[in-house]
Amino acid sequence: ASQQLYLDGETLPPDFVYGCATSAYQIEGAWNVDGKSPSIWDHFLHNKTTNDVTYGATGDVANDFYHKYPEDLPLFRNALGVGTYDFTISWTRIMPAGRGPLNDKGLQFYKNVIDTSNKLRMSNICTLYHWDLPQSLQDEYGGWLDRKIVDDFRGYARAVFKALGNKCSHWVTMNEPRTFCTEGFSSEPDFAPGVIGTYKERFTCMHHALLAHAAAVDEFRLGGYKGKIGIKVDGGVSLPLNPASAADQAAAARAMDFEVGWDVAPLYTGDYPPSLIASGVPMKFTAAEKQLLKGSVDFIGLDFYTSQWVTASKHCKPSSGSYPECTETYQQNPSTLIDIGRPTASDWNFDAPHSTIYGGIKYLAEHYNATNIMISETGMGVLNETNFPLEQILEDVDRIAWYRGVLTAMKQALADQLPLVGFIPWSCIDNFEWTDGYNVRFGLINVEYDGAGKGSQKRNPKLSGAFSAFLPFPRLDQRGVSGAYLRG
Ligand code: GBH
Repeated sequence: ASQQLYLDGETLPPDFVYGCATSAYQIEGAWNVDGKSPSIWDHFLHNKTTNDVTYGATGDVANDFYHKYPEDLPLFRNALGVGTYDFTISWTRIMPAGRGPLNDKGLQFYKNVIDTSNKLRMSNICTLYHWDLPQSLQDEYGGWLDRKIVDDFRGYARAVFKALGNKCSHWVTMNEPRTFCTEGFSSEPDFAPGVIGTYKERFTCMHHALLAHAAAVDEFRLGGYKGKIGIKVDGGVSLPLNPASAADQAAAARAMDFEVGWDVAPLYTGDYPPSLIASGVPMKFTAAEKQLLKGSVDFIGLDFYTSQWVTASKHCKPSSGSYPECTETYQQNPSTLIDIGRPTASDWNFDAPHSTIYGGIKYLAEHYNATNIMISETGMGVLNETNFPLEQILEDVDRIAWYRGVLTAMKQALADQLPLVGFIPWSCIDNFEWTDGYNVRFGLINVEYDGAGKGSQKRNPKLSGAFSAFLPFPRLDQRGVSGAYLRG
């Protein structure tokens, strides 16, 4: 029975969240409109001279969602059938100097997005930060590498909550700290701010990101706002290649600590996982910081993409990994990690969600006693060359197979009483896919534009969009909860 595709609508928790997600830089465009200042992604892609990973594309125009939201939001509601629209706020649109006064026009845009969503009977999951730090704070003190970011993030969060705090059913402080800290400060960074770093920079960034998260949650709780607050972390599961080998089991457990536990453990225990501490993390939390971190989520979002087999290895590549030493601890050595599943258009994303997503939910629930677990992103990208026929692009059966696997895993998790509270496909609509520019598309709705983000901008729902509309999730109008968090 657990292999059946369809979740039984009647056995789902009544307040189960079904939505779709986007992020500001990836869809809004209007990068310098109405008082918005440049973010590190604007700056990074405008000034990039080498390593042209985005094929010259930027988010300058992207989906022009800044102007097109009045036509896009009804599509999300009516073509995809979602009950929640999950979006992120651009810090530099709402607070152009990084701190200080809010920009009325930027604020008004997000109020319009929320009001339009609510009129369509969609609630909102609102995220403070999806990687687009004000460039001014990067220039002033190096952004995430300086402790000052914690206070600036707190101030930004306080101002946003004051303006919009009761309008969102869920708040997310930040998207995937581990991603922006490891990719932005890697040995060959192709994510903003594009600062070449070692594990020291990556750890420093993570340390400040975690403290900034805790500070924002503190502000939210001090303000007594109505919704729930949490964070989104990226992570699949790491499984021992040879389950009978104690060395592989230990290597897989360390991999879980260094990948998922690095940001998740502090939220539940107040500190890094013991294996990280033993390996010599360069920064430590004070007692007061631990107290602020511990319990700093009402819900946890798992952005689920790829999982790995792990086998113990003595090989070491310290410069490419995030890890302080090689001999005793887990290292991010390619020879020890084997991605599970079929390759997809993204070189890091492998298609096997049904076999591993259940394990991710179970791990959070059992290892950290996590409650209120949300699959806050999952999906697959498909190659979208400009000369591909549209009919072929719209008939995205591989993506439907991916989501079918996710549904099977979720059904099993719910049957086993695991605390799964929501499911958010990534993404509502095609968008700027970071290093892959516009060549790899994750949307349930297609956008006709070329590799530089230009074109007719016509929106066309894909077959996966119709699949989404038929999923048996409770929708906002069926739950009859139009009140509470929607009028603030
Ligand atoms: C999500 O991250 C992001 O939240 C979302 O913005 C994005 O559009 C979506 O994935 C699809 O990519 O460039 O080879 O160095 C998922 C986790 C971690 C996957 C970083 C890509 C970089 C690989 N991501 N990783 S690479």
